Amino acid sequence: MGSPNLSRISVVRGDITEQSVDAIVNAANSSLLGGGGVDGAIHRRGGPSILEECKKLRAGHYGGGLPVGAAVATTAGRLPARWVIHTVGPVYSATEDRRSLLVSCYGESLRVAHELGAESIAFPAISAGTYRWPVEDAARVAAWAIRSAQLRVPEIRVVLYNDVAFRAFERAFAQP
Ligand code: AR6
Repeated sequence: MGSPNLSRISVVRGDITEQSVDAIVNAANSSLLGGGGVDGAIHRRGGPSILEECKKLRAGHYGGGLPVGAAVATTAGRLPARWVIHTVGPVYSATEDRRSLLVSCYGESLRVAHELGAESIAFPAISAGTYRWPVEDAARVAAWAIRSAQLRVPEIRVVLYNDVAFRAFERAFAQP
């Protein structure tokens, strides 16, 4: 565990809230108090215990919100997972290179999952929705970030919601 060469990485089309894995990654925002897209789906399907734990985080260590590029775990409530790992992607900017923050989302989520002892993790296309990151580039960054992460877990699944994103991620992860 933890060795980059021992992870099995797969790219699938589907709904991240239906993945049976130890950890589901949420494309959250700094407030940790919910939103649309993946975030909305996770809170809706996982139930109120996730928000309760997020509020406790905000009342404690993350009083100022979860920084962009950071990750933190809560219960997964009623989701078929043990943990939700919340991470905050950068909003895409055409004038500022924010790739390192997006790389950090994947790396920090994997670090948190590794520390929890997770054996499997599911990622969405972080920042590629509301935060407007062009999907081809989001896919390239995700592939690079996951492959170069220092700490990993044995099974890594990237879950794409629509065909365009699925094809972009398939292409990016097929590159050697
Ligand atoms: N399963 C898998 N992928 C999904 C699902 C789902 N159920 N629903 C949407 N996607 P987004 P962001 C895809 O907007 O860009 C929220 O309001 C979607 O098609 O969820 O990081 C937060 O609270 C897209 O490809 O995340 C933040 O404010 C990808 O997931 C903000 O949006 C990411 O889209 C975060 O924006």
